[in-house]
Amino acid sequence: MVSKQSNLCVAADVTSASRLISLAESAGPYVCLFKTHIDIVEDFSPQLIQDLLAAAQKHNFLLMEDRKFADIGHTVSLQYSQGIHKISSWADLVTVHPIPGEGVITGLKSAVTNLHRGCFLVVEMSSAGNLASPNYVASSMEISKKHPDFVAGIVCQTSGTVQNPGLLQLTPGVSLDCQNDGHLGQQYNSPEDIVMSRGADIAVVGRGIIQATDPAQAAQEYRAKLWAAYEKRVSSVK
Ligand code: UP6
Repeated sequence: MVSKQSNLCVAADVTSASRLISLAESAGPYVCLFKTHIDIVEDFSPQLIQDLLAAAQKHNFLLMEDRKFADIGHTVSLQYSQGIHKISSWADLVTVHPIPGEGVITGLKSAVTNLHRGCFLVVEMSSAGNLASPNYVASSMEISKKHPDFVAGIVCQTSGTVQNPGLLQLTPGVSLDCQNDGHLGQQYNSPEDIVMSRGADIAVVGRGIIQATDPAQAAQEYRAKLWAAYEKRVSSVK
């Protein structure tokens, strides 16, 4: 984040391998995190993973697979390391719903004993009508405390949810142009609001970048606005 002056995560929600790699090349220089939903890629192959890893190294970003694991420990350990995607072999970070309880984390950890891997716990969602109650959020944060060696951060919407300075706050629902996506339920805030009012350390931008006429230029614009807001917030704390 510091070396690239970027707290931008692009949500690369595209369905072809060539578009995914083209986004990694165009937005890659401006992001700290490149977030995938690998199961929406229609022409997935192991070569795509090699190309993604090469782009990650070239442009110095981490890969996050937004798998949102949400099953018993044994099942998530298989989903994480097996199947055609073999997520644990390439994704630096994954996302996890804490709904099953602590076993979801111990299950994931059991699949990656010798790799540098981590997860973000999804404790509050950006979508309208989501079911995260204050109790759910509090219990989820308790789970995060038990696994500091694997939980790198929290996906949430509200400033103050993350009290532990050792955890990063990742916040989706960011757009310069829209407030929502209609009946699909997504809710958006501006880059300034997401960082200054909602406490994001890293902000997730999907359609604002990938549907832009020039994704590289859009990524530059989001990066600049998000980083300026982050520097402002951090300097006001000192
Ligand atoms: N995402 C959310 N909200 C959450 C958690 N994750 O939108 O609470 C993810 C979505 C998508 C991205 O799965 O990949 O962040 C947001 O994309 P968008 O900017 O195009 O709405």
